[in-house]
Amino acid sequence: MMKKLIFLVSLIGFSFCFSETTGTRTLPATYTPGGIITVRINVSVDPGVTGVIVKEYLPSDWIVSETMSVPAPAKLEFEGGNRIYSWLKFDSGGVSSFSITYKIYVPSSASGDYSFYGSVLTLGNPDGSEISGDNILRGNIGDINNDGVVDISDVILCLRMAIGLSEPDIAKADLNNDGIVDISDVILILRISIGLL
Ligand SMILES: [Ca+2]
Ligand SMILES: [Ca+2]
Repeated sequence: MMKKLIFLVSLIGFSFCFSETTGTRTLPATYTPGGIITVRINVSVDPGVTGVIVKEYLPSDWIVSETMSVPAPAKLEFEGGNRIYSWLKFDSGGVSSFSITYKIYVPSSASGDYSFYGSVLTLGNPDGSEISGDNILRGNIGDINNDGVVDISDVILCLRMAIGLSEPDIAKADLNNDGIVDISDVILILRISIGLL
């Protein structure tokens, strides 16, 4: 009886020690508008968990093009205008830790930074725990004409804005975030274009 009790107590202790199934996301450092990015989510599964759902909220208008190394095809849902991809992994003998890799088309109109949000749900944790790791995908800083590279064309565009020949594009050309496009921003883009930044 006592032995059984000790066993039970240690079992409870064990499950408290590893009481959460969690996910960690890896994003690339930057994206190129019109390009494709690869996102990876590593899911660490608690021993004994038989079902795991991974939910991922993508920036609006971003569409998954392909999923690899996943437990099952992604299911697409909509929630309050958000596009959500979810994956379910089930194993009555206990799910082992796994990872999901998916690719997304980046709209050619994309600019600035984008947030990612997702959660990992289990039977014991129906509210889910938020996926940690990377959650911000940064734009290609200084790429004013959206062609995927920062080069002299971007420097010239920024210079034209700084001297009043073109309408300033604060979102793309105000690199130092001071609310105006001036010569400091031109110098920053110049430094990026020649690999100094
Ligand atoms: Ca460019
Ligand atoms: Ca500025």
